[in-house]
Amino acid sequence: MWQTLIPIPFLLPYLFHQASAHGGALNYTVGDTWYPGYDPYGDQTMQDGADWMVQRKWITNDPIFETTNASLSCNTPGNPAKSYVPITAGQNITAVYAYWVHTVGPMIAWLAYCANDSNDCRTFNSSTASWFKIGQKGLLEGTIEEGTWFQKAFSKWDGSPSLWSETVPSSLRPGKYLVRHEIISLHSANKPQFYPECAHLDIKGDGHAFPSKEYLVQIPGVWSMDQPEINIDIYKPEVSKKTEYKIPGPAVWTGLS
Ligand SMILES: [Cu+2]
Repeated sequence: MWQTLIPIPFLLPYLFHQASAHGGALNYTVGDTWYPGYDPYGDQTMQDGADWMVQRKWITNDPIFETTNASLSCNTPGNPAKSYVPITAGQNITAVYAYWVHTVGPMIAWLAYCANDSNDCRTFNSSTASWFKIGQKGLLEGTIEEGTWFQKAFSKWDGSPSLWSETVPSSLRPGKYLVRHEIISLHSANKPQFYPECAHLDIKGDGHAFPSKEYLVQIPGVWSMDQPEINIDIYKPEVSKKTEYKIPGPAVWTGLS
């Protein structure tokens, strides 16, 4: 019965890869237009170097555990895509997850200007990127252990796609940018799990703003096991009942400063 309710592109990874039931951003939308990303369990030869590909290559939806892991920037192996999602500053970029199974922890959307000579993300090394936050979602209500996080709320538990939208600040200077969607899952005590995926954006607009350096971080680099919000045991009494969780890292850049 439920099979008939789920579009085939979402159904396949769900059926074939339930054993590694983590997840990740598989597609993007801007307005009504869909942009397929890299299917980590699809045919790589059909996807590698494809003219339509907007997402950097990733080949497993397993979590990254180490805050210093080079794959933290754009997953493994993170090879550049050939194409870009066209978007105008002020529009929403929506990441589409085929399914999402974890419930606790923050989600952060990042941008980085492809800062090579030609402003070309296709030749840009994400390990040299300066990232800034454009949006983040955390604990919506209740307690850290049992409350409702966006990570839980956005997931459609019936298998239909889960959507996460953030706005590209309208005043942002146009150009080619990486977008990075990161889910941090905190259900294992003192063992954070990181799920990042990157795509290429071609941002249009007439803005001139760019975040100043207090908003910019390196990834890896921004997270560390010295951060209590990252190296956290959500089951410890003094943590589990808290009703606030401060998402670590720099402030979100809204384009106003
Ligand atoms: Cu998982």
